[in-house]
Amino acid sequence: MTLNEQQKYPYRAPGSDVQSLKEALVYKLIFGLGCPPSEATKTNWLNAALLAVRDLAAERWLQTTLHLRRDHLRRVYYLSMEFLMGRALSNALIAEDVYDAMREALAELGQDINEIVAEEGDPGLGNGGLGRLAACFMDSLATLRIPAIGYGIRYEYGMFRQVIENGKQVEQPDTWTEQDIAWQFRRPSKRYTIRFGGNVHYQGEQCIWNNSEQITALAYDQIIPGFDTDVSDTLRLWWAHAGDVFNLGDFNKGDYFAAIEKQNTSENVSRVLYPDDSTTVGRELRLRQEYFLVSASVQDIVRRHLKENDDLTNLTDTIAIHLNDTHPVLAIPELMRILIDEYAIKWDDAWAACQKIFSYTNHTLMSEALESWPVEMIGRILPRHLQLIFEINEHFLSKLREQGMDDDFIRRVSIIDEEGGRRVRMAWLAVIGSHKVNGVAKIHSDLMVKSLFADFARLWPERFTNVTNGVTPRRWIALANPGLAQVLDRHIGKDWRRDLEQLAKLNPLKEDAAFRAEIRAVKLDNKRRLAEYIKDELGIKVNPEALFDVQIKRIHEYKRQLLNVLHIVSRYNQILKNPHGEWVPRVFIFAGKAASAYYAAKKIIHLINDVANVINNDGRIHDLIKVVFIPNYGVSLAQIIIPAADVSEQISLAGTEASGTSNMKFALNGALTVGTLDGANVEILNAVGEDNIFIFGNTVEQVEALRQRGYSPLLYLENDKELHETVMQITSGAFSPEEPSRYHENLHVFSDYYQVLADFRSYVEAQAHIDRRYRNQDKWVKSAIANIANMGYFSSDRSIADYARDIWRIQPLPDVRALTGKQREDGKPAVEAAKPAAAAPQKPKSRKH
Ligand code: 26V
Repeated sequence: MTLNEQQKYPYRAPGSDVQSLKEALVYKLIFGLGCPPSEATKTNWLNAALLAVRDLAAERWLQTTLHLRRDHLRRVYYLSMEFLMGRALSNALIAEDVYDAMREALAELGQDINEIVAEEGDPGLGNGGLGRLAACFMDSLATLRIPAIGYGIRYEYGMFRQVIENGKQVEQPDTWTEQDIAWQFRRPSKRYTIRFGGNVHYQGEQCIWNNSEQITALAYDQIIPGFDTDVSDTLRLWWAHAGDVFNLGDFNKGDYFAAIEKQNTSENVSRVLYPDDSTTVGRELRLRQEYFLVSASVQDIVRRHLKENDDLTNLTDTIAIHLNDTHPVLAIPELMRILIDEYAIKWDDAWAACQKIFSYTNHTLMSEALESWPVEMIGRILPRHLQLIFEINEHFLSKLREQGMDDDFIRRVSIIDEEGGRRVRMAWLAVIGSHKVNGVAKIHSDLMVKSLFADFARLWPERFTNVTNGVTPRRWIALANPGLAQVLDRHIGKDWRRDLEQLAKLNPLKEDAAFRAEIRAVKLDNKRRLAEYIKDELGIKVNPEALFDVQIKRIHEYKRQLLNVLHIVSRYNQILKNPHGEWVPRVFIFAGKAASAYYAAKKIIHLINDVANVINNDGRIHDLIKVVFIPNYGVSLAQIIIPAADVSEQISLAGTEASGTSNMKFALNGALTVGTLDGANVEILNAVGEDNIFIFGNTVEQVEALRQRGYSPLLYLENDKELHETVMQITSGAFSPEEPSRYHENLHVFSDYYQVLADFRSYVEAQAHIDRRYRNQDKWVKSAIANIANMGYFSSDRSIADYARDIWRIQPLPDVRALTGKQREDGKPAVEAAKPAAAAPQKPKSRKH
């Protein structure tokens, strides 16, 4: 808190030593939760610990806000439909540097910190990579002292809980809010009205939107404590509340039930996360959710600006809004609406401001995942926004016509797709309304400008850029792999936590046998931890000395879990034929959820479990293969599995995985990748060197050439006996004797859109190479160390520094501790200073001022 504040409102700062934490825990139990310590449950202790550590973080959080308010500094706003934050307590304890003190405090009160930490549920407010990336980015923003607010939705039901029954995925509701985790602050005063439907008309120049439906967005705030810094950022999640609807219409007419029903329908907006990461959902509720997020956030951003500034003239100096994929792209017409309809700003000025404010990340090139909404639907739900989108399009297209562009080009770049029954192409709107558009790995960004956005890249080449994804070392090493963290601390010091390039210092240690033994011991320990989890959860015994081969991610045809299964089955066949061969014992580990309506993906889960069932129970192979499918994949499970992996499966068809981020987490934890030249694998190959990674399969160009020629999967079956045998076994029911036709049509061998069969042989060869390397443990561990040592680039701190400098033009906050003489341990600046914000554009005038 500032000195002024402290003098005006005296308070005692919370202490972070063991004794203070102990007192805080008991105090929180009694006075915060109304619970006698002798009767406290694990959840009570968890909440007491959360409240205690939240106090530590809150002071710095408020200080950051006051600082920003005083100095009118620029902020970045990260809009995302998904945030996969993982557990809060352990992360906050690490950020506040009180993990050990809290362990002791809890122990003195008779509690085991591991049990308390594990008690916390994992809020599953996302589908996969995109949501977890947003969470890593929030951690890095705060750690790099960049003033930021993440905006998302507080879904009542997050990603479903996956259970496996008779080998099949069954979805159960995720009721995470019931645990009532004491980490978020409810902000009843931060509420905005969100409007839907109705019609628009003009009064003179002024456009009036008479809407038919209203709903209130309420804020829940979560502190994002930066690691070892005095800055904290905020994650603000919106919750739909019908509140005001109650006072209207039906209720006044005395129709109580109709009013309640309406309340339920309105509140549906934040009820459930859409569990699909691949297909466009033409569902109205999803569109409403997107607008709900966007409207509440943009209103909040403008309100905050006006609280700290006299008018809107300097809006482009104080805000940068980032669109995490196209899901929040309605923020562009929403800001236009507010500037034009509420503040009477002229079109050209409003549009110039928008283009300076917005930037957009594309996370997928797969056409089926690109959002487009029927014109009719947007017109019905958001009539004013549809008008604005048409007008944006008209301004854009008329300029192109003036430049002499032909009709075909105009048709291709128009925001409105006239062919598919008139739809609004959200990615087009994002590109046209942003000053920067980035892909998430080099190969993806290159493909983006060559394919999806080729026309736009011709118009504005400077608009397109790449920022390769990254992951936070705080969660993915310090928290997930404490054993490795200790080894690193001993050999290269502690600074890798916020300067991951420090890992390069490990390179010479590859040659040190004692160091290799330490790394091996850590891995074995992590494998034992995972083996225990597997035993507890599935009752399957696996050997920690075996090679752990891991594929964990959403189940999707393009990620090709099927290729992995084909290899397992063919290996099984080879072992049966040659039981005395030099086989490396392997445990194949899978985890991941399939979208509930994605039939083929659910079939793949069933197949993995069927294959596991047959192989695990076949005594003839003497445990040379074990297959396990661990249910309910999420952030916390990833934290247990990744540190235990020897091999990381990154086997998507080249050109389909935009980046991948688990590939980074695995390599950082010393697993060797078997992968295609896809996404960030390409950059990982460059970083770790070709001797330390197993690359296989067709390249993007070869995949494309095969498609052009007319891909024929049958050819591969005819020419590869082993493959033929494997495929026939599966399709004829060898793994599903109780229902032999189960996989008849499922393998898609007649279309094989993702070219599994084309890459099979080269994959099997890569796997044989892995066996040979694993038998030479010294060489294997050297490769593992080479992976850890050369992954420094893949820190999300580097990604965020790139965004801050090249896209958002935002500076880190000055280090107050440094200013007050309280130097950081290493005396270094937090990040290289970003370039100052460019001069403000022509400034829009506010009607209010
Ligand atoms: C699309 C949809 C469509 C409507 C229903 C809900 C929904 C949810 C998500 C998506 C987009 C998925 C895009 C995505 O997650 N891409 C992943 O982004 C990661 C972070 O950049 C990247 O590492 C992965 O390669 C990429 O697949």
